[in-house]
Amino acid sequence: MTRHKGLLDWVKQVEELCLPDNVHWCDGSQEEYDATVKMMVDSGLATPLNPQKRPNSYLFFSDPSDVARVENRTYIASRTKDEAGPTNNWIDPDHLKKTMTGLYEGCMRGRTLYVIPFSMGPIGSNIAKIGVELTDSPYVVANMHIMTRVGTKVLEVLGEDGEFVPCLHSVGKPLAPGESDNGQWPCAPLEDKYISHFPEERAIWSYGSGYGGNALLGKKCLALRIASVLARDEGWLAEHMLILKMTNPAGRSHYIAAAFPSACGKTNLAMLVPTIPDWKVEVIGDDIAWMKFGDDGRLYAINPEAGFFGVAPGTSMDSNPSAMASVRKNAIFTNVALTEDKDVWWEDIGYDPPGKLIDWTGREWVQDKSDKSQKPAAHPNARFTAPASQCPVIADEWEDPKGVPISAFLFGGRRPRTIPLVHQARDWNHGVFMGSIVGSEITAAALDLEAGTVRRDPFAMLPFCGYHMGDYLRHWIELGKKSSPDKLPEIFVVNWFRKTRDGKWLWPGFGENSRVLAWIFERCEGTADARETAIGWMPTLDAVSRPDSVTEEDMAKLMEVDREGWLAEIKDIRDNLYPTFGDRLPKELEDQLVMIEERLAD
Ligand code: SAT
Ligand code: MN
Repeated sequence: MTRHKGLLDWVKQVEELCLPDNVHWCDGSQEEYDATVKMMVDSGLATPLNPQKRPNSYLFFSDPSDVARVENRTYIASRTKDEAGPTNNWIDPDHLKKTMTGLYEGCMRGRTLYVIPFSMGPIGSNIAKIGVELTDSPYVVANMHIMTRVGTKVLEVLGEDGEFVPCLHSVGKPLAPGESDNGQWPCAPLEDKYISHFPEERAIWSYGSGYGGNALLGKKCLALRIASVLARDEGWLAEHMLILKMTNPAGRSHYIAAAFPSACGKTNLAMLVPTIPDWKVEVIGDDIAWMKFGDDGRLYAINPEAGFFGVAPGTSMDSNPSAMASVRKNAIFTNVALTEDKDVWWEDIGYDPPGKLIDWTGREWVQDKSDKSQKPAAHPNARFTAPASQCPVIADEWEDPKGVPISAFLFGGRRPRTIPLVHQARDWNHGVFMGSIVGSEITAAALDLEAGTVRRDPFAMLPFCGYHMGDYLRHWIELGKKSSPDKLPEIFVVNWFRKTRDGKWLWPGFGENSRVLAWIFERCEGTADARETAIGWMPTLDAVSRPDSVTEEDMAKLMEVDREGWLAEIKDIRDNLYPTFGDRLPKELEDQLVMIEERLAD
């Protein structure tokens, strides 16, 4: 076990508060994984999939009230509301602890308390961090086994007095003597769910949800919300970014980190299959990047995770063959549909459902293409959990403890107009400006807003920054002063989502995005042709190779500077986005607005 007194004391305290029937210290072994899953199969919570089709894989259906992160129940409980900033939910930490302590009292009755020591990042890497999750959910244990590095070797690194982030989790459903879950997903009602972060003491308390980022506390809670605070204080970056490795036909490689708001195909980009001959893309991570400066002044990134927790619907052999290969065995599926021969199916998997299904709510489901109102068989946020090591395009160095040197940052969003296919920042501060205005256009119908409204999500971090977003932007500006411009990553904006007036895609996306990545790669090498424009550097017309499916005219459209659109963009940022950050908005970013405006006027 461990001789770490702080850890032992904390486990004892939680035991006395939550009153579990048993305590189990996780060793991270395959035997432990198998036994945990078997228990859930025996209790009816997990369905084993057909071992011929999907060896060692399991399906779970969650409670219909517990299917995604709950942002309105997610709190940053810093000492003052101002520290959390205008974009986070805040509750006074003492008040919140009192409420939650009340909920935790006796909440693990009838259950086992699992102690999960885990490392975010390769064990022992100087960029990695250790957490310990205490949970009453065996589903969390199994998922943490895949998503993080769990067990005895972590305790060894922790030693007798090492630092760890305490992560307390309960599904919030105590059992009476003799009572069982009867195969039902345990959780608490929405009003009792709390996903709470205490940034000053670097602690996480989660209650009432068993799903995804609410419950697998290493992911968004530790690796982003708490880590962003550590990163601010210690001078590094904890970002909601994928990391990919690109290799050109001559065998030279660059590493690129990229941030997109949700539903922009981040996992697909991380595992992209290039359409341009002899180029190669490999993945280091699909969701989170932690980056520190190396002695050479470059930023080195690790993927703090060990698995993929990806959205299943929409994943197919067309959109992402590498993700499909990653989930062929040893995978956990949550809220996808079950076929008669005990395999999984989801919407847009690339083929029709083979006969009758059991949908994610546990009911029989037969596809009826004539019924436009038919509910999907898989929940739209249904997930797969799969070991990253099973990905056929995982880069050899994905677990290198020193990380990989980042050559470029990419930002993007779903922007049907205004934002060109690709442009490059003039300098670091201009790049930070680009990250600060990231967003996706929302459909008017969905939110009763004017068509064309852009929902901004600076750096795709709005739900994941553990402190004031104005200070976060300041941190990015300051970081740019810590190295020389030639050592810092180049910064780009990409937009795969341009549409014509009548709603047709201008750009095919997916593998064809490699053409844009190739230009970015060559900009990092210093070999690509570029022209200076009012909004930054852009490819000369022939510098990005044109897919057969795109006309010359459309290509020109994709690459033009839409002056009117940009003026409207600047007005929207100035009127609606930047005032959110009040006096914590870095002056450097306001200056960027003025500079772009001036250049557009020339
Ligand atoms: O549920 S997670 O937070 O892990 C994934 C997501 O919602 O972005
Ligand atoms: Mn994410």
